[in-house]
Amino acid sequence: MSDDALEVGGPRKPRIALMGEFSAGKSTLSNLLLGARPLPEKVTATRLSPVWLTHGTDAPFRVNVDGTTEPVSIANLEDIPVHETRYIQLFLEADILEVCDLIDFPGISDPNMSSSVWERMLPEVDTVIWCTHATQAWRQSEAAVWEDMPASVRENAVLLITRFDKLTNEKDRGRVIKRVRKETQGQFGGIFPVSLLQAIKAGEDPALWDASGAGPFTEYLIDMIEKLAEITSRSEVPLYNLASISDVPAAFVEPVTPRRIERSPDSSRTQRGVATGGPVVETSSEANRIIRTS
Ligand SMILES: Nc1nc2c(ncn2[C@@H]2O[C@H](COP(=O)(O)OP(=O)(O)OP(=O)(O)O)[C@@H](O)[C@H]2O)c(=O)[nH]1
Ligand SMILES: [Mg+2]
Repeated sequence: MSDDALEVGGPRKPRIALMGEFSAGKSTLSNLLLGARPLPEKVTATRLSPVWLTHGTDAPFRVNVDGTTEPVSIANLEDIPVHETRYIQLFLEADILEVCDLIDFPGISDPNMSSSVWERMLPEVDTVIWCTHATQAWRQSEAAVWEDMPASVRENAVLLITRFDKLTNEKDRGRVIKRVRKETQGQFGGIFPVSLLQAIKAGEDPALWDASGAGPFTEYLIDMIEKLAEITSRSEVPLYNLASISDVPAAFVEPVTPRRIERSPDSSRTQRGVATGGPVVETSSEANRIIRTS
């Protein structure tokens, strides 16, 4: 676990796992969210251990299954033996990591990798962004893994229908969205079709950003992180380990004396973040700043 995570008294940041079949776009998504490209995006399955991304400047290391740690080099991540490594810890000064940790998972059904490589990381997570490949969206193997997820994880989870640019006509696009919605009804907090490549290429161009589908997804994500931050500030235990979010102890509400209220006319949401002791997450209008800068 990182030094950041062990900070005494600091509220724990939400931990969001990026999961899905191999080549669904998980690493492309983390690179989009980070505004940097520390992770390899590959046409073939990469066979990388889970990569835990935390805010900071510390040197990267790997945590082995026996609990020992050793330094690693970012340039050689793909040489790290997956079966002996529980996860790789990377530190980056990305804006998104100020409000959450991301854990990039390997693909769920790689025939050359035991599922224990990613299953043993599940107890570390609070929720999931699941990437499903538009041209073969929501396969049986994905549904089977998702069925076993506790409601505490599913409640806030996002389903991204990635590589949506690969569906070239409106009829196919509509059909895929309709089918996936029907088959996953009630199992995700939100479902968004997106082209991650177009979103990365959009840069600062708002029209291209909107056309990629990334806008509604990132706005949802910011709200979700804000909601989760309030919950994880009350629960050291990652939500995967709880059957339901209602198992998290209720918030201790400090009495607020008039002396402490220094409210500017339009700062109600920021004030709420401060009052609950969680990290201050700005409103969704700030989504683009957090997701796209750096
Ligand atoms: N056309 C298109 N290609 C994409 C999109 N997202 C990702 N890709 C490409 O798909 C390939 C696989 O993407 P990755 O991000 O490496 O996928 P992954 O899920 O991390 O794959 P593994 O880690 O191997 O399981 C890369 O060549 C990406 O450039 C997208 O939205 N559209
Ligand atoms: Mg990957």
